[in-house]
Amino acid sequence: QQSRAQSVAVLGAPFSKGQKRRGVEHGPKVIRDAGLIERLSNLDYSVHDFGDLNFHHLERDEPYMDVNFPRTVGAANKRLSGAVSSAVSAGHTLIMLGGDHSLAIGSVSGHAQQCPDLCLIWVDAHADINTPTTSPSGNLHGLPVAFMLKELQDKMPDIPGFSWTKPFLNSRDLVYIGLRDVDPGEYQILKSLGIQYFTMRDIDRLGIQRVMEVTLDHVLARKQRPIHLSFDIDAFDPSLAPATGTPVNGGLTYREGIYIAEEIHNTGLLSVMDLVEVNPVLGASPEAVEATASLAVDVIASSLGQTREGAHASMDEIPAVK
Ligand code: Z70
Ligand code: MN
Ligand code: MN
Ligand code: MN
Repeated sequence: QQSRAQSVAVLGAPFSKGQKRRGVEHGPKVIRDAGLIERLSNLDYSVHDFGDLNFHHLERDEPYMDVNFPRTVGAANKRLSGAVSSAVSAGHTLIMLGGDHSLAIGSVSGHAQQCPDLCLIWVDAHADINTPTTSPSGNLHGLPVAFMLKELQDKMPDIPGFSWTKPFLNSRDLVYIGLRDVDPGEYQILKSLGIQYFTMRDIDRLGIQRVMEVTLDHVLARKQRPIHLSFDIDAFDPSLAPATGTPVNGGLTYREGIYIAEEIHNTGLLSVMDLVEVNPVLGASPEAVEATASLAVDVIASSLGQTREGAHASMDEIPAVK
């Protein structure tokens, strides 16, 4: 049994300007309301809820190369990056609650400031690796990985709002799981950089056990290093996670998603986790929203050591008859 001297910090990032649908800024609230803090406390962590960040509204923020709200998204991510960096340097395992997935720019870069050798596991229906030139939508939540990769440096223009960040990640330190909606330019990038990825078809072929074996071997075989898990709730099938901006049919089952989380916990190397794109405004009913938020809590709890075998921390032997 692992020791749980660790502490977990929870940080909300109520931000939605990385895409066009409103409501995803309420993600942190519904995930907390689904009982996140209590569940983590039950896992025997000391839990520090850092509350929600405050993001400033910018009056003027014209598109740049068809990319929407660049300065607003840049400023929010700069702020998030600083908060993640301090939480990690204070020794916490950090859970970042989004908000849309553009927030990974700040989250992963802040993490990398403290842990330059981190690896990134991106669980998502989408690859989020567009550049301003390949983006079909102009939404920054479709671009975050392109800001991080050193190999894409010469394909990324200087976007206003992002002068504070520089590419820090090698493409060999990234693995995708769950892809099923990849744009043509993104496919070209994945192939030409030789990025390791597992589509839903790959999960069908190999099974989730083998996918996790290859994933963890790919990022950890050369050396043990901190893991950043960036989990977009739309990786799950829309029947399980309906309250999200871009649902795509044929997603992860509940058991596949939980297995991914359990395997990442079992490495003992999870350092920062993002849980993004829960949008309560897009649920068809209160039940649909609650199901999505409760699934988010389950994935976070499993990533932090909740097991299907039972709670191993609480009891050392079978209680004697009184
Ligand atoms: C598309 C784009 C995206 C999340 C949608 C979609 C990107 N590739 N990401 N939902 N989480 O607009 O770039
Ligand atoms: Mn995403
Ligand atoms: Mn997605
Ligand atoms: Mn454990």
